[in-house]
Amino acid sequence: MLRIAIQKSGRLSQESLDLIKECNIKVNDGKGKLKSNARNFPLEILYLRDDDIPGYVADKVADIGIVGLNVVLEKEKNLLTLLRLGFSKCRLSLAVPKEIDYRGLEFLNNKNIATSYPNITNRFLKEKGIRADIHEISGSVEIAPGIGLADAICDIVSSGSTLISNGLKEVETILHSEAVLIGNKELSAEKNKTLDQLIFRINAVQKARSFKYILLNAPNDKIEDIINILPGMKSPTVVPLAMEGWSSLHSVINEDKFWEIIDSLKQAGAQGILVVPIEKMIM
Ligand code: PRT
Ligand code: ZN
Repeated sequence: MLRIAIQKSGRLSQESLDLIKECNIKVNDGKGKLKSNARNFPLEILYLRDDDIPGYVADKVADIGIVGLNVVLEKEKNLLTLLRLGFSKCRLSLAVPKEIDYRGLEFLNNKNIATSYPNITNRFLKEKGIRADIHEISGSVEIAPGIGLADAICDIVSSGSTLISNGLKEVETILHSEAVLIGNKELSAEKNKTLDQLIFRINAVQKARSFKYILLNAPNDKIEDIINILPGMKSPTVVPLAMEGWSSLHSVINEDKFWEIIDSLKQAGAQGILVVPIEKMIM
């Protein structure tokens, strides 16, 4: 039985649980629960505060966990980062009052910086040769400059609107973060086997999310051109339509690329274009 720790309630909770469910692992939601067992996979789920997850995985209370990379790096535990999961993307940035004429990191020399991420901030400043005083505060970091507690802050930024509404501007990005799967370094052979199965399924789910199945109709004399426009469409399935001289093309493509080339596809004569989600993709 493999034990995974996920956030009980917060920004990571729903997507962590959704990912497990998309791997066809059947679990009950953790509302009000400390743990639950999957019904069709040897997985036990612990619902915890995100800050506790790296420590619990390092201490083997849980074998693996899903948590923000920012929290993993801040806690400095001896862990494996197994996979980037692509959700809860954000950055850890330095910000100063907007009226400051900020010209570079030297501004921070001998200044006070408020943050909930003292370790990451310290490491960054040390690397850059800056000496500043770090004040650790656990919440509402963005109000620190306004009440005279700090000259700058280092905090998580997503849309940037919290900074703006507090009269601050982002001046340096220290880290690009997202949810990651972490693991203990010394799992038994049996647990590692289950973990490999889980990672295999997560990879299949993640690939399927970024690729789409595409179907389109085209006159036979345009098929060659269309195949040349579609990236990675080396050997699409070409099926004749009931209408004489027309075919249907089927293939799998990266969704991002598809939106770049939609106009040229239409110009080349593609009609009735369907883009369909893929549930799992095994390569
Ligand atoms: O209760 P528990 O300790 O489990 O949760 P928590 O309150 O500590 O964490 P939570 O749920 O707020 O965030 C969990 C993780 O989500 C973080 O560790 C990040 O990896 C990630 N994440 C993604 C964010 C944000 N986006 C985010 N916008 N974490 C925090 N914020 C906050 C930020 O602190 C700031 O106050 O949102 C504000 C900035 O947002 P914008 O959009 O205004 O820039
Ligand atoms: Zn937390």
